Amino acid sequence: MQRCTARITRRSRNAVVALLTAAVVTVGAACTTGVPAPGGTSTSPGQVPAAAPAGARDVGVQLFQWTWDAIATECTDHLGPAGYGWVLTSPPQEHVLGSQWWTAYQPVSYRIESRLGTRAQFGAMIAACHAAGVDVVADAVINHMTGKDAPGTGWAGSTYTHYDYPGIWSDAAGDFHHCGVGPSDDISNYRDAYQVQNCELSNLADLATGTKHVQDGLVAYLTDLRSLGVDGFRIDAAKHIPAEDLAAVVARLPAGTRIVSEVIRGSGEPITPEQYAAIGDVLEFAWGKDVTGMVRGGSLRLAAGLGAGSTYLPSDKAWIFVENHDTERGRATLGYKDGADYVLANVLMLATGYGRPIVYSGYAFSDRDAGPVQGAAGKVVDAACPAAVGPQVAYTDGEWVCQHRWAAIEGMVGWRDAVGGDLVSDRWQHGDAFALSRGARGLVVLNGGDVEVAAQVPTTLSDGSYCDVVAGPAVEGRCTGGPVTVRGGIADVRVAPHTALALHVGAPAGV
Ligand code: LM2
Ligand code: CA
Repeated sequence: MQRCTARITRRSRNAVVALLTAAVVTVGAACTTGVPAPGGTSTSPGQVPAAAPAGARDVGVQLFQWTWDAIATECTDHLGPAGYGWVLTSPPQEHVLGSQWWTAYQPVSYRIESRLGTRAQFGAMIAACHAAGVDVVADAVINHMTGKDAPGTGWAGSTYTHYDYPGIWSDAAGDFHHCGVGPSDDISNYRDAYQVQNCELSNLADLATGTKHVQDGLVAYLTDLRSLGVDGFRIDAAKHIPAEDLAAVVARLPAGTRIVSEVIRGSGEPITPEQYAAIGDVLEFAWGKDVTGMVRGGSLRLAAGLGAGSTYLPSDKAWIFVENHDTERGRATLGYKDGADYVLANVLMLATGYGRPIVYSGYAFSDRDAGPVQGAAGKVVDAACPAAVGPQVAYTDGEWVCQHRWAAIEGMVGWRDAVGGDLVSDRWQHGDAFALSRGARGLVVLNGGDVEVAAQVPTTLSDGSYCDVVAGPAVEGRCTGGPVTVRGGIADVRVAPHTALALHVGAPAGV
């Protein structure tokens, strides 16, 4: 395969940008190329694994801190129609009191009563989502209980002390780890596997997950959620639960329970995501982190082959995301505050054949601890998306950002559902612009560069006129973005700096 552009260094890229300021780069179709993978080797099309087949609806969305009532409405009105396959909820169990978002990560009991809603509301949400074709995955906090040194009362009225949860867990029954490291029993060294799994994460009382009593209780909690219709679980802090303990719990859950373990990949750490792959799927944190580095480093095109290398989880085990509620607060990954570049990363995530994507949707904040807007009694106010959403909107603190409804992101969910499992069949690149083309069903062109690209991009899409679903939805054959013409295997495109364009067979322009 011919390569038309040498690997561009930061300096030469800037020189090109300077030369072409305000100019339009025009590139011919001869530029078909294998895009270098992160390691620098060329990736041949066959190396990128297939995504789910067309119509499989494999895109998830994390509706962070959305109430059960609001999720129910969203499933019916938007998630189902847009083609989302599943929604990840915040933890549903009773939690400590406080206005911060992270109270949800300090369980007091396993009653399904929280400031996000009641057990009845939770069940009604699942029914509404299922009716809309959307599965429900709940965040399961099962590594620990509270991090409170003082006794307290939880959201639903259950009393507790740090190591005593009446009727559930107690020190007397041997339900907690006390690792004996340092004065506080806190994890201090992530290179020590024993500490990571037996000491406390931020003072959070660490469950002795190897005991039969604790496993029985956790199985009962998760089975109860399954009985309400939940389809699967994100296992919070899975890295801190020995893989064999988690495997023992999961083995006792009803058949078909979907599991995705949260195991943050850390360099030099002995506990790895791969150790949890036999239990179910695993969140691949490296994907979003690497994309972020490439975008911030001005080399988006290097991200085209992400996942094809051997340093990530196998594609069929990996769930990928640009950001989640933790990384957006640490600014470790791109987030809504990054505007156009954040959209580009999401477009790439939804186009790639590696793993299964999770779109993130939260609320605006400047204080990392700030919880969602709450009513007088502390109940979270139902989310409502602003009339206009998107990267250009200046969100005020507390306002729902509704990334999952941004035109480009929602358009790409539809693109993925239409294109499905077709292998990436040919690729094109120029400078920091590149294409991912999937068989005869869809084409995406991303321009990470600072100049507009006008180009003839090879594609196996049939001749015709297509809507650009990144720019806006196609409404009954009428484009709000585009149209873009394909003739004789060539798509004639113009892509502004830091934007993308996507065409697919399901969104033809009207005749
Ligand atoms: C996770 N995954 O492994 C969650 O994704 C992450 O959001 C959780 O941390 C963490 N693990 C525990 O479930 C969050 C938040 C922390 C917060 C904890 C517990 O990022 O800041 O810790 O939840 O609510 C807070 C305080 C911390 C304090 C701790 C215990 O920030 O200073 O530690 O509570 O009181 C003394
Ligand atoms: Ca633990």
